[in-house]
Amino acid sequence: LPHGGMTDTWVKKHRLIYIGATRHPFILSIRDGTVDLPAFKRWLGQDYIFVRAFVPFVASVLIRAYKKGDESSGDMEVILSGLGSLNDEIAWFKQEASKWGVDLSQVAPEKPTQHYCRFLEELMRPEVDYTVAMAAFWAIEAVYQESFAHCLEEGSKAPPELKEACQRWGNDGFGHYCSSLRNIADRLLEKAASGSVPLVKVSEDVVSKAEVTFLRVLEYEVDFWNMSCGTA
Ligand code: HMH
Repeated sequence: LPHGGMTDTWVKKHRLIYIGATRHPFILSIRDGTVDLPAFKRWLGQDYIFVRAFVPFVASVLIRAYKKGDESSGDMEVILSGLGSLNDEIAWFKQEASKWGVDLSQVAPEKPTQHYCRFLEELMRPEVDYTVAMAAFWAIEAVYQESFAHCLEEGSKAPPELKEACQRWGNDGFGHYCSSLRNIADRLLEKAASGSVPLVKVSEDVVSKAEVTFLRVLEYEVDFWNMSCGTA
């Protein structure tokens, strides 16, 4: 939902790549019911690996929020709720995998998964700014929210056995959570851009680093979908 923040500017400026990540052929195939089941199973196994790596990343964002010491911002509560949903997500992946006969202990990470997980590790380094990490966190969640919400919109022919997956990220509660992440990212970006920090160059650097990070997230997401389709 556009609301005039920095993230909104980025989405408009990089519209084509944003659409590439949120309206990928894999997602469109779920929506129109033509999805190839081996592709869905591949996505399931790889995303389980990704989500396990995403937990420590989100935990690192939580630590940054805590260290900022800005208790009244409410950032910690939002991030903590995200860790709570990841807990449910991991349980869901295990249940879903057994439903589809996927043995998660036998799934090896493919190249796009390895690269995406390595990127998350880079974002956990202490020199990475809270603003940059938060922008990445928002973008990672927003791509899934927008993609799976599209599979639930009017006219969807998504197979009933995949509806639960679509609900997981496409439901209104998850949408609200993504808006909260977006508000935090926009607030931090605005603060960095406003030059409230004496070293203006440094804070401009944070904003441009955050934008580059946003674009990298979109690229990793497209690679991840391509891998799931088997077109990587
Ligand atoms: C690849 N991106 C990928 N997997 C996810 N589960 C999310 C984003 C959102 O949690």
